[in-house]
Amino acid sequence: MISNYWVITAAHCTPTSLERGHIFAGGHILRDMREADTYIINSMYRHPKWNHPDLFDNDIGLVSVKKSIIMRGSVLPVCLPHAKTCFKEQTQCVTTGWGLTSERGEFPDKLQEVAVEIFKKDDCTNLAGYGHVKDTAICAGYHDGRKDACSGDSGGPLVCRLEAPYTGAWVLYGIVSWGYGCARPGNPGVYTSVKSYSDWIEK
Ligand code: 4AZ
Repeated sequence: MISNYWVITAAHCTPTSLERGHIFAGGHILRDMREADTYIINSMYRHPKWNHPDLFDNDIGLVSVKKSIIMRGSVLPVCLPHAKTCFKEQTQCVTTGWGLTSERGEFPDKLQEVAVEIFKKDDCTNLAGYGHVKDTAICAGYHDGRKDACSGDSGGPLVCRLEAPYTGAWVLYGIVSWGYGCARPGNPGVYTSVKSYSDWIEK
């Protein structure tokens, strides 16, 4: 959630025409969203240059809700990165979701989180199958695999913590987009680089 009315996700998580479903705010248990506040979806936008199913470029979408989201407890908007915000190689960031806990594993009931490291762009594009990854995406994970986002985590956040003098602020640096399998050596997760879309988000 980036404001009272707007939720950010992956383009591949937003249907093009159907505007239905709900936004649950504050839920942690997928099969029991009673603790969550429910909001009706007002509109959905996917990036006009989202080019599924070829390259997964511009995998970003926005969903708006009909009523202003009430901020309370853990229900708070995340900061957006400045267009020049850059987290260097090996920075530990965090991704969260209800996706598979391993490639051949199960869908968890409780929201999961895992720390993943930012890859240097060349270290990613030199990997087999990652040559087409543009500067509008970020690779994160570990060279030897082990920890990663997985199927069902798409559209979720990759947050990184700003350093002094902005200590404490977590920014939405990426959006879970794709990868080959999950936590495989040499196959990091690919995240949409949110800072590359500041203008589109603002518009
Ligand atoms: C998916 O299908 C998916 N290992 C998300 C992230 C990754 C792979 C697949 C990254 O939602």
